[in-house]
Amino acid sequence: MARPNEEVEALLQEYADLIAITGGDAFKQRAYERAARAIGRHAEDIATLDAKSLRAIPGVGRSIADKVEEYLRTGRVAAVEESRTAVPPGVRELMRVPTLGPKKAMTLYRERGIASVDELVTALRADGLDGLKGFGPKSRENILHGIDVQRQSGGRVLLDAATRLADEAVAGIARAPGCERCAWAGSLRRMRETVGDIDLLAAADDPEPVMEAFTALPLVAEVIARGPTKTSVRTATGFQLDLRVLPPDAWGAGLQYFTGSQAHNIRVREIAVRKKLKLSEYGLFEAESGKRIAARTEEEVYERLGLPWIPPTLREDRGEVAAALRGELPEPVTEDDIRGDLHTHTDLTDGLDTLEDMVRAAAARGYAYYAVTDHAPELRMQRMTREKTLAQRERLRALDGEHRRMRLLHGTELNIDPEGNVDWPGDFLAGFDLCVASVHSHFGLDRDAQTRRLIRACENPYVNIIGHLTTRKIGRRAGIDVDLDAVFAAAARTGTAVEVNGHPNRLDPRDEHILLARRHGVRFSIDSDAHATAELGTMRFGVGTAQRGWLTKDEVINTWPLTRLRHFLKKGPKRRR
Ligand code: DGT
Ligand code: CA
Ligand code: CA
Ligand code: ZN
Repeated sequence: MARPNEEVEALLQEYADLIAITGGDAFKQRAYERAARAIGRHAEDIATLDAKSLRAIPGVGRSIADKVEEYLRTGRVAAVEESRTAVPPGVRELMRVPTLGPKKAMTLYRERGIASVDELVTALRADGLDGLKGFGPKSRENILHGIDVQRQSGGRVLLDAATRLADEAVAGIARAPGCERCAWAGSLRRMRETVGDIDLLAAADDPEPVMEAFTALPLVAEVIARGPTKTSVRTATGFQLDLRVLPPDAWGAGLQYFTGSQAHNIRVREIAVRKKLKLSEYGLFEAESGKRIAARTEEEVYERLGLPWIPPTLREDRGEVAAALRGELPEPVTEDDIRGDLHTHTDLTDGLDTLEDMVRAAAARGYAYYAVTDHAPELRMQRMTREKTLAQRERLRALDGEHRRMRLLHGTELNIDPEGNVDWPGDFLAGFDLCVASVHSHFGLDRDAQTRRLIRACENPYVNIIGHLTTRKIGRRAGIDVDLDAVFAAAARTGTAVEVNGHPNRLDPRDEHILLARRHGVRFSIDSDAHATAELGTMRFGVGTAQRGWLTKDEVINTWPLTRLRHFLKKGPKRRR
């Protein structure tokens, strides 16, 4: 069952799409998008808010608040239904294909009658777009590639959405009578970037009340299969959750088995076989006598196999079992190690919350330092100026140390242009405590050009961190084509950190890329890239991704004390202070 906030978010986003497709006011479109995001992220259930509290949500003015109230009262919004009649649903689906936008989607519909992604693929394969303006060979190739990217994530859910669902399910199941433990396993526990289904485990002597609590959860739309110890359900959007109830004395073995990955489990079972043991979800047994020798905890299962406990984020059969046997398993960085966030936004650009609110929320997380890095002028939509950023700096300096003695850093997120240059000249950049630099455009340049531009950005004496390196958006946009080895070498050589962006739709660079970067001695920062107070918590997904890339604390600059971090931010002798 979707929450009202999510329903309204989807509706307002749809309205924004419709405005874009029909060539409406771009400002109005962005206003609806902004309000949609703000409502989706709002902590309180909007169905419980009065008109005044509704309008207190950032970006929600009178006209949007009226539409929200109309929806909550009647289940529909007349204005949205009216614009729906002008655009078939398939065209909205087309618009979401990476590299197609509202204009091109509408052209395909008007000129060729294409009203779904399937029809588009058929047309592309049959040369059906020949002669259509704006759809040359390169563009057609990009569209096909975009559809592939979208389909690869088919049915899988991003980490934040999966975590929210799993949290809700675990809280509900744990309240069942006789439930001794409840937790999630599977790919979500390993923090894979997308999750196919959620695997829940509970420990109880009597499974019946636990199953009962599970199927009664508000998120359950349909019970697919119900057995004595295993039940599967689906949510309203078709996402599956499995629950297995284990006897309490087999908790550790079950958790180990159902956490996977399957490839990791195969490696572990090989060790068991060599030791004349048998490993299953019920425990570790002596092969001959059948005597159970470990099952209660994961630690005990690994220990009896001669292994240290292996963190779930490492269980992907990427050499972790061999490393553990050699005693060389890295100790991955944890969320507790993080002392601050180095990439965040406020409502001065495209964030939703004020500087004051962001700082207060960051301090509540216990950070020792915190950087504000709003966008720079070349991202034109944000209308940033020198005056605005300097005024922000003054406000920030006044807040410095005011909350739990947290220190504030004034930064900016620069745009790396096609040649590798950034927004402001060096004398102005020198005034910032740190600069993040990211690619926000020209995703289609060839490999050499992308590589050159990123190396040049690393060589800039004022660029401290490369933000979301490949610019991919999971399921929406493939990353740029770039020689990562060359860029990582340049980052290591110039003292430029590579960010692990924790935003659940980015997680960029991905785990395999981080493994590659480590070989070059690259330093990393793990950041939330938060655009709202509620997003500061996406740090956990950044940390999960970093762990999957085997990163240790010392490689991550925002685990360091502030003095060491400040030294790193000077980038050696080149930077005058
Ligand atoms: P997902 O759901 O596609 O994101 O990925 P997982 O890893 O959560 O896979 P899932 O849900 O099919 O199974 C959860 C875990 O249970 C999996 O990581 C390992 C274990 N498992 C499930 N089926 C088998 C199996 O047939 N053999 C072995 N060895 N392990 C299995
Ligand atoms: Ca799963
Ligand atoms: Ca499963
Ligand atoms: Zn950013």
